[in-house]
Amino acid sequence: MESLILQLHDIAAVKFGNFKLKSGISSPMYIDLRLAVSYPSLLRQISHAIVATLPPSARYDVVCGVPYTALPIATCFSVSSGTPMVMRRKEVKDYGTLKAIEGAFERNQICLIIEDLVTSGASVLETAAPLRAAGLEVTDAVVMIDREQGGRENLAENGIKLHSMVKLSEMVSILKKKGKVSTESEKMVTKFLEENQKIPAPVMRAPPKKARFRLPYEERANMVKNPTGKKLFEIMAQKQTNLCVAADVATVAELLDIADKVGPEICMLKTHVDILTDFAPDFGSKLRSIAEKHNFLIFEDRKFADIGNTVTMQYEGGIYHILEWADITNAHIISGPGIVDGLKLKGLPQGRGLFLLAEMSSSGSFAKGDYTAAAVKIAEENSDFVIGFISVNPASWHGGVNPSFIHATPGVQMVIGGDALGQQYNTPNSVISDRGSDIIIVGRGIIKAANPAEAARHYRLQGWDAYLDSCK
Ligand code: S5P
Repeated sequence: MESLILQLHDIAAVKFGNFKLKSGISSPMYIDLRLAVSYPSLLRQISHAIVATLPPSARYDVVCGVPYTALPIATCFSVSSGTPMVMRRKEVKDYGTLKAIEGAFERNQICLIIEDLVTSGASVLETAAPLRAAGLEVTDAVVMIDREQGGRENLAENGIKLHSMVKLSEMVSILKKKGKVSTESEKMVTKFLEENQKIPAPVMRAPPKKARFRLPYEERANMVKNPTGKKLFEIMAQKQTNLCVAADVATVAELLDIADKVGPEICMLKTHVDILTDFAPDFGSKLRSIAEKHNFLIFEDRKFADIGNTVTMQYEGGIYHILEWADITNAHIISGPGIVDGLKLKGLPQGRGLFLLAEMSSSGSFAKGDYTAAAVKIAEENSDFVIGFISVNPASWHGGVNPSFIHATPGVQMVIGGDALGQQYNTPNSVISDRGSDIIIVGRGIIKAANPAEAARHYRLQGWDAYLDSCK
């Protein structure tokens, strides 16, 4: 132990002076164990010392290092002890596999957390939360240095027993004994420890709400105030489909043709009326008769974004008369809640519904965090008209999701990927099961297929299976 501490001091991983810690407080001592990666023999000694720190009674199946400093330490521990390792992603990617924990493990296995240094225990708790959410049990954490500032107590309150190789005070006295620290520095550290005995631990974040155990669509139909929202849920349940086709084609004939072909498979057809080169005033009535024939709703993806007064005119007037034929349209909230007031003024008397864009599927989208939360607030305040959201990962939303709102997610294909212009794709199963959405919006995956009706059927079955699975 002494030799290890002296080596850490020699490589300047332990310093004395005046330092600001992650928690915001000033400390007379700073420990930076990241440097250890450059000293393989030291790293090996650390991992051996960690094994020796654990009591023989400690049980664990896998090991996880707190990113990033403890990752190489955990790797070294894993290799030398033969314990499989898992890794926690610090930032869960918006797209792709969406795994917070990488590696092979089974539910209810016990995961030992390895950390370099514990102050309040916050970092260990940040790692314990996703491990537990992934089904692993976390009962013990082993740490090289315990700064004795409440970490042990905070972790115990969260069901984690802390094992430390050395306490900060012990470390300082060893360094003092070996003539590496002045009496003055030692006194400052002692005073600091006395004055900062307990740093409150952050409240542990609840594990993300699981998209599973969702209420069936037919039950949710009864929770919706808006008649179009209610009808959408009813159609989904009746036709056993949560598929919306994005009919992004250039002519009216192509659009009507697609609508008729995929009609039996869908709950909703999404249009971009302004990309039609030959729009004519009878477009709406023609499309509505196909919608009635196959029992689906029409969603004009207009993405209104202006002030309330302007959108009333855009919704009702111009050449498209969207209000006349589209059951549902959507809006950005960039201009504030007035946009919903404006659209509601025209739409609500006709029983129309509105989706708010709370998130977007395109890479680098700014619709996240507070913006998404603001969309939810506006929707809650206008639940007579707003039927739900265009969203990408509602399962990750803080505060969970309100089952009376419908989530529709674009960026869906049979394989994960993207296009050359920033679109990002997830599979029907990941959108419905993992991300907690209700409706998959599929464009090119269906309309560019050799047989769109058959492709629509495949998407419908996948989306529906994922839904059934998430109701279990
Ligand atoms: O964030 C969004 C919101 C929407 S409505 N990302 C999207 O891709 N959309 C729309 O979904 C987009 O305008 C297009 O009509 C459809 C996706 O088409 P695909 O061909 O990429 O499946």
